[in-house]
Amino acid sequence: MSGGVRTTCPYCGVGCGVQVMKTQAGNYEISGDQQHPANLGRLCVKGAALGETLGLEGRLLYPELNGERVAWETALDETARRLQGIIAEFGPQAVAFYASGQLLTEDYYVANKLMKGFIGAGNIDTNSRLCMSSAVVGYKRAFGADYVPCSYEDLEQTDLVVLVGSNAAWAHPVLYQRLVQAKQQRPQMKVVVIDPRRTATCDIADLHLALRPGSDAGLFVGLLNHLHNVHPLTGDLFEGQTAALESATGWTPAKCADFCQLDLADMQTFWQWFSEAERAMTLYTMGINQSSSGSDKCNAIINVHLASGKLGRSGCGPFSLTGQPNAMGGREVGGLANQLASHMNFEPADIARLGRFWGSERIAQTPGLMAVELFEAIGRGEVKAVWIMGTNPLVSLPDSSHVAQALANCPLVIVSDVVRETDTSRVATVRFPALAWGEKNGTVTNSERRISRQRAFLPAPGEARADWWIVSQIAQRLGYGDAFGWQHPHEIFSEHAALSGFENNGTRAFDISGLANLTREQYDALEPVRWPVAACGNVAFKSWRPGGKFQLLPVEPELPHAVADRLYPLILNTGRIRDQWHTMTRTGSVPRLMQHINMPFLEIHPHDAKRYSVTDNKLARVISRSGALVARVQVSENPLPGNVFVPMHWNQQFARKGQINGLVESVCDPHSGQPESKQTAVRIQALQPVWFGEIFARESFTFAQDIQWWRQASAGVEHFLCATDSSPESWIETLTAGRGWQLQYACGEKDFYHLLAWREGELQLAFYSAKIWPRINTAAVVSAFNQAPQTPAERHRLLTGQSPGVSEDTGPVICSCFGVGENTIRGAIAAGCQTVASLGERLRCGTNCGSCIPELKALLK
Ligand SMILES: Nc1nc2c(c(=O)[nH]1)N[C@H]1C(S)=C(S)[C@@H](COP(=O)(O)OP(=O)(O)OC[C@H]3O[C@@H](n4cnc5c(=O)[nH]c(N)nc54)[C@H](O)[C@@H]3O)O[C@H]1N2
Ligand SMILES: Nc1nc2c(c(=O)[nH]1)N[C@H]1C(S)=C(S)[C@@H](COP(=O)(O)OP(=O)(O)OC[C@H]3O[C@@H](n4cnc5c(=O)[nH]c(N)nc54)[C@H](O)[C@@H]3O)O[C@H]1N2
Ligand code: SF4
Ligand SMILES: [Mo]
Repeated sequence: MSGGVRTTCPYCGVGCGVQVMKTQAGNYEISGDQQHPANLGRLCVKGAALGETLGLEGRLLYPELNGERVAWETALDETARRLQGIIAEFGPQAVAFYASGQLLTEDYYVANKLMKGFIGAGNIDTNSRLCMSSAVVGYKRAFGADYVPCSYEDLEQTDLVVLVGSNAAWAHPVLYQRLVQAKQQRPQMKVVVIDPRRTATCDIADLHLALRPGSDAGLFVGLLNHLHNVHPLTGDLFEGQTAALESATGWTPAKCADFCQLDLADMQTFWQWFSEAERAMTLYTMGINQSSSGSDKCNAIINVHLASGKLGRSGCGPFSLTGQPNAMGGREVGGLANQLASHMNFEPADIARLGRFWGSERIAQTPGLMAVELFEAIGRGEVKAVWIMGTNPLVSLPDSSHVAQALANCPLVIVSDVVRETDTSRVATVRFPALAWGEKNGTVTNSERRISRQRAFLPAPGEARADWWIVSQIAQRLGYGDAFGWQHPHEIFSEHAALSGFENNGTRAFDISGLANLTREQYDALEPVRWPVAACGNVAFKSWRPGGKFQLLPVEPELPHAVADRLYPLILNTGRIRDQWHTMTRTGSVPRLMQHINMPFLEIHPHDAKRYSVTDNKLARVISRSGALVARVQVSENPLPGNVFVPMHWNQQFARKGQINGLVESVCDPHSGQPESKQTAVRIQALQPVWFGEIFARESFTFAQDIQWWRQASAGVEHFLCATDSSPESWIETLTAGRGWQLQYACGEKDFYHLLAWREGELQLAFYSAKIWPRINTAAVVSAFNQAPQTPAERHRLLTGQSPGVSEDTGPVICSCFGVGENTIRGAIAAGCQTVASLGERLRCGTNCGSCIPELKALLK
């Protein structure tokens, strides 16, 4: 691997190119690929930490049946036999696949082909249902095709960027940095952020509209009306034009300001900027899509671009940013239950066409069940077998306690994952070990329709296999061997590319037939390329709607299903933090990525904190009609009064009670089936645990029932924060009893309790608790497990939670790239640093990926 391997980041939809170099010591050095057009060499902290996720600890390396390791043959034969039995007895509709935007296109293509082409049911859906499905409906209704009409370069050519429901600074960091740079180069370019919460993304905003949660459609329907008033739309340009304009008429500025609870002047400033800008782009993500009327919101956004001609030119367009690395690839292969492969639909001509191409008479005739419906059908016993690939629905689907019940009663749950223990894999009948990033080989498509290669640079560990291989093996055992006989992903890609051009003739937007005849070498060397890449010339961006006209869709703005009332007076908003990825299976064990935020927090406005008697840094219980969680209170003016925010990431592997979707109800958009994950009515309750603690142990152990715990990422030791009402002394004593350990205590007048346990001079356990969060020098304690302190004085320091020779507590890490803590930064500010640049010069913070710059600015203030 001398010159290194160029591959693609497996996290967000920005789709950054990554360069991997093997060092002499045998480690892998990760850097941004300078030649990749998506990132031009930049990486965010998650991408930069990829080298720290390559270890095999926690990996699922062998197939398992009912929790026991079995040979591949056994696992495959038995799974196929059971699937066959269920299909024979109950029909193909009794089985389903639940796939993921984190599969490679080749994996995804094969899974879709097996379900919709050969098993013959529509029942393959994906976690993109929770993510992009409203955006897909929006584009299809407007353009007749799921076509994203923008590229990243447009950001460098536009006059106005509107970010709606997007915290790009944390969720699409490299794209955000590109925007920051574009604004530095052309300060006249304006940025508007529309989000009920103040976020890091607001850092570069010329205007932040903190609108009432869920009211975005009102803002954009009002803007349509405004545009029409300023420059009346004449002529018959669009399908639905009259109806859409008529329905917008009533949305006067006063009505919109009231609906969105916005300052009238601020709102009109935005409208004026939009109507006057020569070029404008609207970037939208989960604050729009994850809504019971998300599809309509997408069309309300597309409408204003159509009506103002800000579309189909550089620097213009409604740009739905994809979340996952291959959300777009999933849309291409037909991973959603209500579409067929290669942008085909459940229409007789498309069904027949697919049948001809695949040589199958069993093509699904009707759409399958969408994610939330699918798990409801499992719960009712109608779907009796589900194969979950590359997603963790027990954490990510709303109403997770019902999802858990459904899976617990499902006769056959197959899970393909890279990690052995996830909330979902715990209930699996069959576990298939999949290849992870660095091992797998294929393609992904990013937000701007750019196809890039993920290349392998590591051997397959244990008996892990590619997802496409596992599905093909089952297909062969179900009797479809001829259609699933590939030996290499290159062959699958070729078939997928050929299908996209099959009887297309410009009728389907997705056409990469120009790549259908790549040789294996050309496929391996494929440079990032945006689709379409048609064999006989690309068709220009046009409407794929019958009649050839784009559609202006009449939108009637609606508010969220959740309403705050006396019992549940607050609205819970959920979303991402900078350094974690979803259910934390890949980022949760990387120390560097846990340093920024190490436990779930409840962001709450000071008025509400006072009103509900919760205190900063203490704990609170958040309760909805469906469930509850415990989080650390973070009082801040970021959320609006009446609203709170909790991150989505924590789950049963990382906390006793931190799972967000235990609280979120399954209310879905009627067109897209996408759940409303952003608004849930809740109440909060202060928790007054008497003891806060931190525990480090050489070996795993179990917590007593009444202790709340949060797993920390520390190399080589089990490390937790914990809190409890009852004294932890008795629990700790049970834990150490009969072990023959040498115990060393320090207790204060009932206000602190520390304990170290030793065996033959080796540290076994370190426990610190106090009436407030103990301030422990974590690095010092962790290193004591490797190298025990020698002198009594050193041991005593360790008992206090500090250690000699290790620098003093630098505070919570703000800059994860260079590990710079808050205390260090405050120190530098006190010593005279007055700008982000001078902090960067002195401490390096903020000089790599730049994601912490908003926080540096906040500290400077
Ligand atoms: N660090 C990190 N990055 C990620 C991911 C990750 O797990 N971690 N996941 C990736 C994936 S799959 C996705 S889908 C993307 C998601 O990317 P984003 O959508 O940017 O992320 P979220 O934090 O889910 O939500 C964005 C914002 O929507 C706001 N919001 C809530 N309700 C409303 C509303 O009614 N109106 C408006 N206008 N805004 C609202 C929230 O306050 C939040 O700031 O991130 C991708 N990138
Ligand atoms: N409340 C709330 N809920 C949400 C959201 C929210 O904002 N709020 N956001 C939603 C959104 S946008 C999304 S995208 C979902 C994400 O939710 P999930 O898809 O459930 O989250 P991940 O943790 O990404 O799950 C991916 C799983 O695949 C495994 N995996 C990784 N690589 C591979 C591979 O190559 N092959 C296989 N077979 N497995 C692999 C990982 O170990 C992990 O278990 O969450 C949704 N849920
Ligand atoms: S911005 Fe997204 S794709 Fe790029 S390095 Fe970060 S997580 Fe990876
Ligand atoms: Mo997503």
